[in-house]
Amino acid sequence: MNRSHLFPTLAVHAGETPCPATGALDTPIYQSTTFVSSSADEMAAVFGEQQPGYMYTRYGNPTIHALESKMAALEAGEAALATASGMAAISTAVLGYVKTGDHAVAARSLYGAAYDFFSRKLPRFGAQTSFVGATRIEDFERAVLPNTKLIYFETPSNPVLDIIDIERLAALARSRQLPLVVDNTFASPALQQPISLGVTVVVHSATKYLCGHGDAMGGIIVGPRDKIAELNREVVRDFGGVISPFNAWLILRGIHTLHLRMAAQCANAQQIAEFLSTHPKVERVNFPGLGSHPGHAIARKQMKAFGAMISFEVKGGLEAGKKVMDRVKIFSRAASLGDTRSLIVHPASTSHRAVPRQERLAAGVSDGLVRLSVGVEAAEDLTGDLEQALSF
Ligand code: LCS
Repeated sequence: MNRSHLFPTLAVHAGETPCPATGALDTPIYQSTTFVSSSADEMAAVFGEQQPGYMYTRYGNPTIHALESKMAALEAGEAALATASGMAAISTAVLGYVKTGDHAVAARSLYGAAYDFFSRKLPRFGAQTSFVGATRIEDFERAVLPNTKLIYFETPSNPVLDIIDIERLAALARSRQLPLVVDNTFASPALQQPISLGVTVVVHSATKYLCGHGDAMGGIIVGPRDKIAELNREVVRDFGGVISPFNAWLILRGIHTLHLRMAAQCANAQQIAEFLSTHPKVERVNFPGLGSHPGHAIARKQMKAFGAMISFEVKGGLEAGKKVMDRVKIFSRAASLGDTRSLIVHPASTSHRAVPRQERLAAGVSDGLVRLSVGVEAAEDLTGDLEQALSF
């Protein structure tokens, strides 16, 4: 598929070709752990990477490969690597750059388990992280040390929807010759293509918008061809975080409608955020599509739309927030995000449970914050549900 095609065409076609053996139009699920060679010499050549070919699914698989090719095209990167989950993508990418004695700079505002990986898992390998306020490029610059090997961030961030200027941070990383890794889960490539803005590597929880239907876990890393090959060889194969062919197929199928779901979800989220921002019981709404959001202008510059994640604080803090969660009827009280169904969570007790309270508060995740993942239902029904849930 020609990369010059527009995003919707790439979402449907990139990385996939009809099965040469049968003509099957849809990519088959190669539900096989192992692949046969025609001779001992060929087998040795494939294992030795002197000859292309499949040998063992932990090393590569045609269904997984189709997902990787599609994601490389959608993120405008050279190559991609699929993993068992978003956390496998994050840990693989970071371990590919950071070794014992090294240092990373990361935004403080991150998904809870990613924060935990940097703050508590990396030190087990003898590497340290400095966390910085998520939005000011100068703070990243000040935190760089002689042994810094990586800068890492999310935009929009989970769950406070901080927005970072990708181009400016990429310029800083370039000037210090540091790789820059971004988690693009909240935006998806339908809204934001960070590699085009100068980022080195993009990671995803494919469990979310890419899959879109809440039925498969997966992760993706997109970046320079050499680095992706090294991450495959040095980390995924030996640490073992490989995605299953069936999950790769579900995510591949989900991506066909990514742009359509995203458009519907972003439009719904805009309406809901506007509704919440004028509601007398709501203290504060975090949504980059609101003019009052501090990152609104940057989001407008670097995103095609403002996403479909919202977080808000109900007047009355934790108890009031819990009441809203207990009263909703269409929103599901469920972790994860990016599904066709609308979901509601309390980050402090779920996605950010692993983050100590003081560190969580410093990242803006207050005790009472409620997060919405807006789905594709009718916007009127979703605002109606929140209206009745807030009537207490
Ligand atoms: N990156 C972001 C931004 C996430 O929100 C998550 C999961 C991950 C990476 C990890 O992906 P996974 O390994 O789960 O595929 N976020 C979750 C959340 O907010 N609630 O439940 C999971």
